[in-house]
Amino acid sequence: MSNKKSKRSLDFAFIGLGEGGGRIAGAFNRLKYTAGAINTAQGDLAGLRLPPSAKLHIPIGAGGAGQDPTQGRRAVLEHEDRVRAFVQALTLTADQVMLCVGGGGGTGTGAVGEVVRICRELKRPVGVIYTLPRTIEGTAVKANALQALGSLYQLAEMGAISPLVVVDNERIGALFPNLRLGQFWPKANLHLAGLFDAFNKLSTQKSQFLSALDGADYLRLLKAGKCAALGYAEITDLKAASALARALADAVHGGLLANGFDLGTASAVGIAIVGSANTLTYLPAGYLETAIKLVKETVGGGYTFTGVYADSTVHRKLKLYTFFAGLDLPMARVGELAQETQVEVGQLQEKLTARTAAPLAGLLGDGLALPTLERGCGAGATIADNVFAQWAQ
Ligand SMILES: Nc1nc2c(ncn2[C@@H]2O[C@H](COP(=O)(O)OP(=O)(O)OP(=O)(O)O)[C@@H](O)[C@H]2O)c(=O)[nH]1
Ligand SMILES: [Mg+2]
Repeated sequence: MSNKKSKRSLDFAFIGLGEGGGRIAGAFNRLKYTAGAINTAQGDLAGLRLPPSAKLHIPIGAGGAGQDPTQGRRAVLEHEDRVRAFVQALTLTADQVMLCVGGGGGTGTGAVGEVVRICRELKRPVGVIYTLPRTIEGTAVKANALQALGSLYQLAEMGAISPLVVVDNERIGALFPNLRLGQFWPKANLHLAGLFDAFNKLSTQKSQFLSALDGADYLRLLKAGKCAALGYAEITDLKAASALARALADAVHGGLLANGFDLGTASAVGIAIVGSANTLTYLPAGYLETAIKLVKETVGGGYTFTGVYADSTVHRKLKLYTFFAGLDLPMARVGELAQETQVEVGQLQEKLTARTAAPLAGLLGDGLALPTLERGCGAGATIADNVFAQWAQ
């Protein structure tokens, strides 16, 4: 289980499904994790910096799933033997598989349920990193993403996947407002990979300060089920007791990579605080206690794992990492997205009824046609429909 070479608690294999998922898996590969990508579109795979043996093309139709999850799912079913062999080979030595999916497209969103099933048949523990779309994205993307989130949450509640790490691209957009377009996804994906990696690395380290979050604690966070959310903040004002607490509050609320969670539903939370040995030596113990108390109050009952670690590369600041686990769905954000989707569906419907359908259908093409919104993602669509229906009236 221990990965001595890279000093990490667990040996993960990341498998990206679809374009965004492939890029996220690619970011983990840059951190020296085993990673691979599966896609219906050859062009997306070609753009990834992964060895050819870590890419699997599952062609369907005219060269992609065209934002239709039923196509993504079909592609896996049609190439199931190749997908199984690919996943098996890539995950031979892994303690845990993480599937990475940009939610809302056709390939990743449609494929994920079937690839989870294949991982489980291969007896691989499996979790999912799943992104929610931005407000500016299309109606079909949002509706697909919500439906698939509902299905994944159902799997997470049953304990079939853990963790289900939810990442909100709207929040990521707010974290990197000034990046040039070409830099946006690479930076965002590396940031996400770095936060996920932090707990895996830190949990192998001893702490001479206060306490350490160890490998067993880390495993408990990963196995807590339901949803997980990662957060990060830095504190540069080390003089005031309240500054650390405030920075932690930042990591808890503003610094989370996801939005709309009720953090009171978390069943476990990990907090890792990293600074130079010098900074930590002179930090009054009361500062830390105030900060940790704040997180405990936010979470209410549940496991709290705290680790304080010295790192000689961190100067004149503290880095704060949080990992909330066992969370309910981020209903506030789900509600927002569902509402936006409903308004847009209404507008589209008006357009469709205001004009004669025939020329319009030609203009829209299959991929954007309204029925796409009603297509589920295969197994588990009931809960998905419920989640969606709850907000969609
Ligand atoms: N965090 C993150 N999100 C991404 C990235 N690329 C795309 N996304 C998100 O993922 C969603 C789905 O897009 P894709 O990943 O291209 O979809 P796909 O699975 O390839 O599906 P099709 O293109 O329809 O076959 C987008 O709407 C974005 O919100 C990325 O590099 N990082
Ligand atoms: Mg794509």
